[in-house]
Amino acid sequence: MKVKQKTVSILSVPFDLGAGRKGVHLSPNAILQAGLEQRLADAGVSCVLEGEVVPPSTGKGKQNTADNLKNLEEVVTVNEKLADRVEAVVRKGQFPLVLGGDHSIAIGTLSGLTRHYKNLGVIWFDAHSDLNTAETSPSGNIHGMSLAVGLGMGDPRLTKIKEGGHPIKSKHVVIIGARSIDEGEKAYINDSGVTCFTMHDIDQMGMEEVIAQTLDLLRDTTDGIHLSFDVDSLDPLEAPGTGTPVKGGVSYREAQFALRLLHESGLITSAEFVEVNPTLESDNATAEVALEFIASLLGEQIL
Ligand code: B3U
Ligand code: MN
Ligand code: MN
Repeated sequence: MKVKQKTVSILSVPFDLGAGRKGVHLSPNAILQAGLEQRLADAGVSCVLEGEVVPPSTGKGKQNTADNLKNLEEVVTVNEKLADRVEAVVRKGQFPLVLGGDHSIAIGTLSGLTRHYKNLGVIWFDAHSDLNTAETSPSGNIHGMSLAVGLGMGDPRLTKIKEGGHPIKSKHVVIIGARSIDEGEKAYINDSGVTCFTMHDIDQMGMEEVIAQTLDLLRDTTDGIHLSFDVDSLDPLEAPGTGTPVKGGVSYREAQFALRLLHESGLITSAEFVEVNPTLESDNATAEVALEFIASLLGEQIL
């Protein structure tokens, strides 16, 4: 079914305690204030604002817990709530569009989705692979662990959010744009069935071929495909407002092309856009880039 035919339900998750730097909680409002609703309306997409998913106020979070999982309690709480909200949106037959927040919120999104989809495919645009566990993480920041949790790895307090859901299968995961992968993550990628198109692969193959191979891998083996888009997949020259920029990323045009191709496939059933940090730039440039990409994914045409 074409994405365009479904009502898009926008869930804001103003959460930054999964990241090392503060400020990414301001992203959902920045994207909305950049004009998201109007832009989608102009593109003929019907959308509803589902409001915010926030944890109860628990203070600033406990930094550096002994087991290398910073702010674990807050991350668990917000993701439990998000999982329920995403599940409800899917059950209504609507398209969940989650606005993060840091990338730890993918834990809740994926939990909610896998309560419905039995064979969920995941396309993970990111400079990083987010496949750390507490044992391998160099930082203890849970936003670097969320894809691992989705695959069923890591601390049970994180993986058990999947109550009623189940781990994603590694053969259904495709990472695109990676260029900063930690040692433990490399070992996992090489041993598992996860597909990873690094920046080098994009250089060699071109984005069109990367997306074609991604969809070939997922088309017949999955019953839904989630796009998890970390804006740090982009080159920091074009999207500077993000907490862990890594040079040499996906260009604005390459990403636009990818999102247009994903739209045309008609296969994407949910999406999230994460890691825009408006405090790291004076204009709203990166939130505006995220808005452009959301519009392209949901079917906006140039002409
Ligand atoms: N791999 C590093 C850095 C990182 C991961 N995700 C982001 N940064 N955004 C880590 O801390 O896990
Ligand atoms: Mn990420
Ligand atoms: Mn990243």
